[in-house]
Amino acid sequence: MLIKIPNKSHLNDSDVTQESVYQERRSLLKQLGFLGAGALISSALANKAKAGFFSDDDVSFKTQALEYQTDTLNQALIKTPEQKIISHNNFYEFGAKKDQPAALSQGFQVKPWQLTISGACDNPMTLDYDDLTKLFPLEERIYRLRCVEAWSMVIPWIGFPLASLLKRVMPNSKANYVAFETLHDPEQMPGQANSRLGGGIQYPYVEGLRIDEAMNPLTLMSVGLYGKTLPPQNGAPIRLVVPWKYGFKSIKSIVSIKLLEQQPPTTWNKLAPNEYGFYANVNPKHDHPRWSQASERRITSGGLFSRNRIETLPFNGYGEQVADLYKGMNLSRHY
Ligand SMILES: Nc1nc2c(c(=O)[nH]1)N[C@H]1C(S)=C(S)[C@@H](COP(=O)(O)O)O[C@H]1N2
Ligand SMILES: [Mo]
Repeated sequence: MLIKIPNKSHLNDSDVTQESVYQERRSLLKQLGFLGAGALISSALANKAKAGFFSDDDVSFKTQALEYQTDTLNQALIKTPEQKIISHNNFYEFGAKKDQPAALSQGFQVKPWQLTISGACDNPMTLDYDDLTKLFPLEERIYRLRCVEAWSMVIPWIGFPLASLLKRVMPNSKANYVAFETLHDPEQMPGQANSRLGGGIQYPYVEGLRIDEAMNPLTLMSVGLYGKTLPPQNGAPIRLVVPWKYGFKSIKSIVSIKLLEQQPPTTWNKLAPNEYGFYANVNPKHDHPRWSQASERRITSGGLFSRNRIETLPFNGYGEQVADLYKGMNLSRHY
């Protein structure tokens, strides 16, 4: 079923407009019978011509919005304005301040790009730039993104499940973990050339997941947001999105994915193991030494009446889909 995404020009920085677009879309979905008991809502299909993006060819992509009944607040799925999503970023390769990635990444070249998937698998492969948007059907997924610094956003990502990619490379019986690596290119990424600018991180930025976390249907490889290819500051041309974990797990501008037998090292855990664990599941009961995790500041349009201090939910509200992955584990120890 094809539904047109609301015209982009309707989306601006006003709370009221955001809310009304949201309501409009909900009633459209309702009319078409998509809203109801089901948690999975197949919502919209756009193609390049209509959306005016993914400029390379005629590929149409399926978009699919996921809405979860676990949302406890009406505002939970009111999207953060695009302008905020692309101007308030953590991407230390382009500077450790929130406004630096947008300012310092605009010349970033993503073509050519190569993403290599290797390690414990029978069919290793290398994807080129064009493969990233063409090899797998693209979906839209509206997810909350929760940073460990206690701010959050609601972002309409475009991408495909990591599971689809992993199935293609055929992981073998030794594939217990998946390791991810960001591009290392100090000429293009000033934070890698200047350690002060780059926040003292050891580059390349690396992340990891257990294989069952990587195969979970919520785990997304994102190539776009708000119907357009990713801007550099959000992790062009391809990044990970793991919505039930703190944002630092959602590694950007990925060039390598490796299947491994052992748990791989991860950037923030190496830097401060007492602050950042490997699992990093959103957990309101486990405080970070500097930030209480009990509540968060939802970044909205910032309107006068927007209530933006909200309670943090276990697994960022995705417990129904992922809590089983951690059965029997002590989550205060494995934070
Ligand atoms: N390579 C790389 N990936 C990264 C980061 C980074 O500094 N470098 N920051 C992480 C953090 S802390 C967060 S909160 C999210 C922010 O994603 P956004 O800027 O798209 O909101 O990206 C994550 N991915
Ligand atoms: Mo973050």
